[in-house]
Order: sequence, then C-alpha cells, then structure tokens
Amino acid sequence: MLDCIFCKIINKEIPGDILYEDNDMMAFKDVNPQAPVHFLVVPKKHIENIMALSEGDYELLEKIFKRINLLAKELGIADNGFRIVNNCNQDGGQTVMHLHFHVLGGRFMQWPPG
Ligand code: DGP
Repeated sequence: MLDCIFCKIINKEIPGDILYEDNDMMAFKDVNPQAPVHFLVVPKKHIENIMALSEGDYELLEKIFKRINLLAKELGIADNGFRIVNNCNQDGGQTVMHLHFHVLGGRFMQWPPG
C-alpha cells in the first residue's frame, strides 16, 4: 500500500522501534505511547481493519495473539496485566487504516475508556 504508514515501517522505508518480526507480522513501539509499555502488532499484509478480513486471514489473528502472549512475558507485563485494543473505523477511533492491535501495560488501565 503506497500511502500506508505501517506498510512503510514494515518495508523499512521509515524507521520503527521494532520489537519482533517474522514473515507474517511485525511488532513495534507506538510513536505516541499511552502507557509505559505500548506497542502495536500488525500483520504484514495490508488489511484495513477487522471488517476487511478475508476467510484466509483469520489464521493471522491466531498467530498475532500467540505472539502477544509471548511478548507480554518478555516485556514483563504479563503478571500485572495489560490491555489489547483494536480500533475499527471512525467511531472506534481508528486513525491508521492498517489492522493493528495496541498492547498497553505498565500501569493500571481505567475502564470504561472515553
Ligand atoms: P489507531 O489507528 O487510533 O488505533 O492508532 C494508531 C496508532 O499508531 C497511534 O497510537 C499512533 C501510532 N502511529 C501513528 N503513526 C506512527 C508511526 O509512524 N510510527 C509508529 N511507531 N506509530 C505510529
């Protein structure tokens, strides 16, 4: 995707603070962190959001959630806990139209969100 900022990070056209990468996904720190630990996990395939998933894409979600489990342990937020956020479209507050999961930890998370 030509104008997608996350595709540019994935393609190493612009820098990202990368925590993990394999053939399917990348995890990198959010540029505007909302918690002491705040990273994004994104599929390398450009999929706009959860509503744009095709049947063959769902196995990506399994891989992504397994990786979040491992990264949470590595980054020391597993025991105290963390939050996974996926924003979809306008009312969900999605600003980058490339599917991504926020992982936030290192502080207590208020509920409900604003
Ligand atoms: P949202 O679409 O609202 O779920 O959130 C997009 C997030 O992406 C937001 O928290 C800020 C982050 N972000 C936007 N541009 C960049 C960037 O160039 N690099 C990084 N690392 N994060 C970005």
